[in-house]
Formats: sequence, structure tokens, C-alpha cells
Amino acid sequence: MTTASPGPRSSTPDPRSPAGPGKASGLQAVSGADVVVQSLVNHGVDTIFAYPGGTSMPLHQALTRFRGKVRVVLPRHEQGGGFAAQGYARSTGRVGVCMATSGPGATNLVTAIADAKLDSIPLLAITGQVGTPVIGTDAFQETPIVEVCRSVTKHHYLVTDPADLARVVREAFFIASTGRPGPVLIDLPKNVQLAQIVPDYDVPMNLPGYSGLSPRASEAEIRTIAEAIRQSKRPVIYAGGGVIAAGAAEELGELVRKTGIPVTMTLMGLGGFPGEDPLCMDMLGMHGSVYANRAVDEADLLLALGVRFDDRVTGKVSEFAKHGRIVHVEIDPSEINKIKQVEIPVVSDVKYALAELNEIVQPPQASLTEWTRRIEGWKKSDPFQYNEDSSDILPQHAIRTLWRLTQDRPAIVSVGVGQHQMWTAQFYKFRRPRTFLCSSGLGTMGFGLPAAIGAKIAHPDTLVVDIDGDGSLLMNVQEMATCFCEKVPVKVMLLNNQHLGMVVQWEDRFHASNRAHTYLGPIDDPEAVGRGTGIGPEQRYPDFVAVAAGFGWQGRFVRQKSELEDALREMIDSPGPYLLDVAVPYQEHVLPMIPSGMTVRELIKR
Ligand SMILES: Cc1ncc(C[n+]2csc(CCOP(=O)(O)OP(=O)(O)O)c2C)c(N)n1
Ligand SMILES: [Mg+2]
Repeated sequence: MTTASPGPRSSTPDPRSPAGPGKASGLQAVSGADVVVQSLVNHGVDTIFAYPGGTSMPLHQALTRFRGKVRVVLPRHEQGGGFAAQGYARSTGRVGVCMATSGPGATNLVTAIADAKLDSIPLLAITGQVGTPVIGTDAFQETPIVEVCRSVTKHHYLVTDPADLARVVREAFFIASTGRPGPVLIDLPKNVQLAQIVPDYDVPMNLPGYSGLSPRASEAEIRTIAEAIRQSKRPVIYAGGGVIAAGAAEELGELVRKTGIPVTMTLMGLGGFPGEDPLCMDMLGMHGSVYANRAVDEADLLLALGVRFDDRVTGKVSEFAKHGRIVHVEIDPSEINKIKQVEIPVVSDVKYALAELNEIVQPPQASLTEWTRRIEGWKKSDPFQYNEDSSDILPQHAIRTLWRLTQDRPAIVSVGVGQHQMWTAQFYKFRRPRTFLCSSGLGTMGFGLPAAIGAKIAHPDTLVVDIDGDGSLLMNVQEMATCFCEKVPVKVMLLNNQHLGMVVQWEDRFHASNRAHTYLGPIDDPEAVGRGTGIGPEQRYPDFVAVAAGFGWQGRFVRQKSELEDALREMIDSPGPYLLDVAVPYQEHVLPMIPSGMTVRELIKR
């Protein structure tokens, strides 16, 4: 990745004088589109996921002049491009960049933008727009995408003056990546892209009201946290995505080493603390562990680090962690007391706060032995479990096996949304930050495959596996073409239960198993109304291995437990993209479960 650039490749002498940030350009005029692409290069962008159309053609034409500097990946649907950019961003921490044309191209990006907003992912979305003279006339392929996305972006621009382009791109990177990260949209009318201007890449930003500086806990606040820890007898750390976004996993580990406080993580926090550490209590919340939920309930001190008290974590808010004091360290002041009133709110970059805390923190005065022994007891009596003797391949078993085979090598795992996602969170033990890519806040089916593409492009030497569901995979199945054509050898372990399993689980629990459009096979199959007697090989639909083959992938179907490990090894060792279609029963439920809005006392174990 370079920031200073020797300029676009061209056979004729190039009139431009490209500049890195801080360098002035020459006086030659270039197109607005070239200014945008040069600005991307100046900000270190090496990959962009972009699908062309009428109003973004000048940008694509400009991109061809930067071959060798910026890889342009052509997704097969803009949503796929948006999620691939997210996979790039989530696995690296850098800004992911996607681009689409106006109208349908732009609206196809909306879900990925909203998803990035809820999970605080640094994303730059660039859209073409109709020319400024016709904006507001319902011109061909016009949608007011800034208006559409206003409430799902961290910031957004409609650029009407080409002279603003370099500044806007600079601000967009700054806003997306500083403070609490998030998505920024830049909408670019075609005439602005075509305008000839003399660029100034050194132009200052103009962001009144946004410093981008991360707030820092005061000394007094750090002392208050240290004192709260010293006085606690039953402390628990509740760590979220903010720990990963801040790059604070090491500081968190040090805090735990110094104090012996057990840790539970949110879905976004997984990987922030090693899953196999004896003090790790895994995930908390609706499908979190019994031991984490009990520990939070009984804690006399909850250290909430980079979290937002999501309802999937808290259940009934008034009952959540009500027996103790709560410290909330959070970079975004708007999260403080938003859901849960806390005794010790600290607006701070988590990494800074933990580093300062580690300087002075002491272990709790009273020994934690009894507390950790109780937690050990809960772990023993109620671990995440499944029927290991089942003759079927249970999804939990498949995930455990994949984890066993990949645990000693760097690996990145993405997921779709549903039961397979929750089981992955429960049974794959993540060791490092940015190795679990999961649409958590928005819960978007179809995330897994494109996110894996972005991660694999950013980490070509790392094994990247999408653990997906059959419903979720179909939502962006077209991205298999991207993998093949763009030479991105991701692996898909498909936990294929022929159902929208998570919805089936809720039907079973709350609607007397009445099947309401949750079977993914033909409607005349008795399974569609819940009256089947099992799903034989001939009933399975679609034939995912054939679909994969059609896209040029290798693939294999497994239903025998004895075959699974061999098939997984084949998948891992295969050179190209590979889909392993694993037949799993749909009758399994993700447990434990705290039903929506309830408490640990209503926790369902089986
Ligand atoms: C885009 C989108 N539409 C609908 C939903 C609601 N939903 C949540 S989980 C789920 C079922 C997912 O099925 P599948 O991908 O097969 O995973 P499984 O639960 O079977 O493991 C549905 C429909 C969603 N999360 N996202
Ligand atoms: Mg399914």
C-alpha cells in the first residue's frame, strides 16, 4: 500500500503531477473523476469494489488509468461489493471502499451502508449521480441517495462543485476512520466527474464541529475505575466491538492478567480476548453462555468496554446487571446512558483508558478465587453443548471440527445470519481480533460470502472460510462468480438445513411449530407445511454443489458424519474456491436462549 504515488500508468507522457497528501499538484487540469481516484490513491486505497453504470463511467475510466495501484474488483451485485468492502475493512481496520452507479446501483448499496453504521465499520461508499442540471427532475436512474442514506451514514456528501472533490474525499476518510468509525457516502454527479479542474490535494479540511480527536479519560476517571476494581468482589468485563475498533485487545489482555477479572464478549467483541483463556466466559446475551449471563447478573462490578447495551445483550434492561455498579468506557458520548443508566460513565478511547488503567490498577482487595470458582462451576454444569452421539452431522459438530482443524493456523471466518451464525459464535473459539466477520447489529443475511471475498483480498495468504446458511448464501450467491473470475479462493462451509432455521426455531418455541414460509424447498413438499418425514438427498434443493460447479467452484456434498473431517481437509487444502455442502438437521435449536426482553431467570436451556 502506498500513499505517495508515482502517477498513473500511461504510454503517453502524463500531464498530471500526482501528489501524496500534503503535496501540491502541478497546474494541469484533469477530470473530476481523476481527482477522486488520485485522492483515493493518496489515502492508501489499494482495492475498490465497484460496479459500473452510466453515471459512474467517468470514475471507471479514470480507474483504468491507475491500474497497478488500485485493484478494481467487479462484484456481481452492488450489495456484494458493499459487503466485500466491509470484509476488507473489518479484517484490516482500514477504510473499505465500494462504488456504484446512480439509481438502482446506489440503492443496492443501502443495506451494506446501514450495516456498516450499526457495526461502526469504516466504509466509503461512492455513487454516481445524474448531472446537477437535472437533479430533482426524476431523471433516468435518479435517486436522492443522500436523502435515502441520511440516517444510516456517519456523514454524506453530494458534491456539486468539482473544486470540492479533493477536500471531500479527504474529509470522508477522516470521518470514516476517526472517533467511532462509520460509513461515509459521497454522491458524485456525472458533470462533476467530467469537469476539468486543476487539483489541489493539499487543501485543508473544513469540518467545524468535528475534531476527529478521540476523547481521553481523565486521570480522576482512571483512578475511579481502579478504585471500583479494588473494592469489587465479583467483577466482570463486558467487552464489545469498541475494543477491536480501538485496537485495544492487548490492553484488555493486560488488564485481565493484572486483575484476574473474567471476560465476556458481545458478538462484535469476539476475538477481542482469546476464546480459550480460562478467564474467558464466551459470549453473553440472548444466545450467550449460561455462565456469562449468570456472572453478569451476579456481578458487583460490570466493566462495560466499547459496548452499547444492545437489546440482544441486555434482554430486559431494568434487570440487566442490576446487582452491581457499572463502569461504561465508550468513545461515543451519545451511547452514555442511552439504554442503561450507569454509575461511572467514561467517554474515552478504550485503548487509551485501558493503557492508563493498566499503569495503576491493582487486583481486587478480596481474593477472586471464590468468584472464579463459582464461574468454573457454572461452566462445568452448563457448557455450550450438543448431542455428540448424534448420527447426523449436527451444525455445532461441523463448526467444532472446522475449528479443530484450523485453530493452529491464521484463519478468518465470516458468517451469514441465523442459527449457523450463533453456533459459530458459540463453538468456534476466536483467538485474535478481526478474525470473526459478522453482521451483528443489522443481522443481514447474505453478508458471509462477500465479506469473505473482501477479507481474502486483504489477506491473500490467510485461510478465509464463510460458515453460511442455505438461506443466507442464496442472498448473495452471485458473488461466487466474483470469487472465480477475480481469483479469490474463499471456502464456504454451508450448514444446509433446507430451512430458515432461526425463524423455524422461533416458530417451534413461540408459534407451536406452525411453519410459515420457512422451508426452502418446493411448496408442494410436505416439509413446507411441517408435515414431512425427513429430507432425503433427492429432496434437497437447490443442488448447491451443482450451483457451485456452474460458477467454476469445486464442491462436495456430505451427510455422513464419518466423511466430514476428510471433506473439510479437502476444502481447506483446495487451491481455488470450494463449497462444502453439509447436510444438517433443521430440528436443532440454538441454546441457551433468553427470549427477547426477558432475563437470565427465564433462560431456556433445552
Ligand atoms: C436480509 C434478511 N432478511 C430476513 C432476515 C430474518 N432472518 C433472520 S435469520 C433467518 C433465517 C436464516 O436462514 P439460513 O441462512 O438458512 O440460516 P439458518 O438459521 O438456517 O442457520 C431469517 C430469515 C434477516 N436477518 N436478513
Ligand atoms: Mg438454513
